[in-house]
Amino acid sequence: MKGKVLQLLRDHRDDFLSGERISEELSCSRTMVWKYIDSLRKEGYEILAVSNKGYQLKGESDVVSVHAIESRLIRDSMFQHINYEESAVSTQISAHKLDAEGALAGTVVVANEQTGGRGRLGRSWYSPPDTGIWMSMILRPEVELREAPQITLVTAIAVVRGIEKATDIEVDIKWPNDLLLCGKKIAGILTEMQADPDRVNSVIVGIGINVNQTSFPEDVKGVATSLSAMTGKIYHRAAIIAEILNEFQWLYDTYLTKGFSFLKPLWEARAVTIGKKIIARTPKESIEGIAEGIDEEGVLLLRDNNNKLHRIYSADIDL
Ligand code: BT5
Repeated sequence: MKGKVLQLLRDHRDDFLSGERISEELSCSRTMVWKYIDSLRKEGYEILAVSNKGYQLKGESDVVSVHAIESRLIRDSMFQHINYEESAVSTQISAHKLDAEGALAGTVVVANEQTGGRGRLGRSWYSPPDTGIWMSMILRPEVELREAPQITLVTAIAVVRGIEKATDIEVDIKWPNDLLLCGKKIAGILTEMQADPDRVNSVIVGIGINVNQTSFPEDVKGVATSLSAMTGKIYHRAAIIAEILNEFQWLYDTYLTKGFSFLKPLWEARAVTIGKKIIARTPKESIEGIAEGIDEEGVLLLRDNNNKLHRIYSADIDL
């Protein structure tokens, strides 16, 4: 309900909205409207109240909460269950737990901080409080096991587009799971699966984005950046999250109905890896060559210095 009050205020940003009108629209008492307004104010929303006119939303600070996100989602959003945690060990762990308990597809976990955020292959992900986006989505796609990594690529397109819609900042994709701003890592995606030998039961997609950080610890300082570090502005994490979820919905729908090849041009338009000399490091070997592109399935095609073409399913890429 609080989310709906917020949505109404946001829709009428340029004028005042009377308490009576809000109570009519939401079928609740004037006292309840006042309570919601009061509670929104306590969260940091600047809401002006003028007698005989009503309420007006003047400013929003960077508040992340369930209703700050829900109030920005499209009407028929597939993300009906947003869970917010002030501090999580890892939203992936929380999401796996919810998944095991039978959570619906489209359940999302968002945390303000992660104390044990994780990257791929047991690496850690620096996730300080109040500044970044740390979230995981539970999906149950009907795809084959070998196709599931494509969901990382679909997510990368959604994150790039969502960030651009919310902030006007264009970020690049580095195959398979990195997003870069001016060559430095601004976001990472971690796709984990629960699967039987022949079928995928669920896919948990973790997204970490550096938004308002101004400094980083020694070990990631050289490779990481944030939106704020680049522009000096403070961004609304909830607005970015909602734009990403809204973008993800149609991209995911297109992916499930038409296949990854349909989205490939969108991915390629933002990929920095393609046509470049790269080194692909897999647990087995390092291959140096030119990244020719990705195939219809999202597999990286790498031509080595002896003109041999390699199909790379997963690797760390050095540009
Ligand atoms: C990733 O792994 O890039 C996937 C990161 C996914 C994080 C999200 S946050 C929400 C969800 N819950 C989780 O616990 N995880 C997901 P990888 O490609 O392995 O990159 C990891 C490497 O990135 C580390 O070894 C560091 O070098 C670097 N790194 C760590 N924290 C970073 C940060 N905040 N920003 C940029 N780089 C970072």
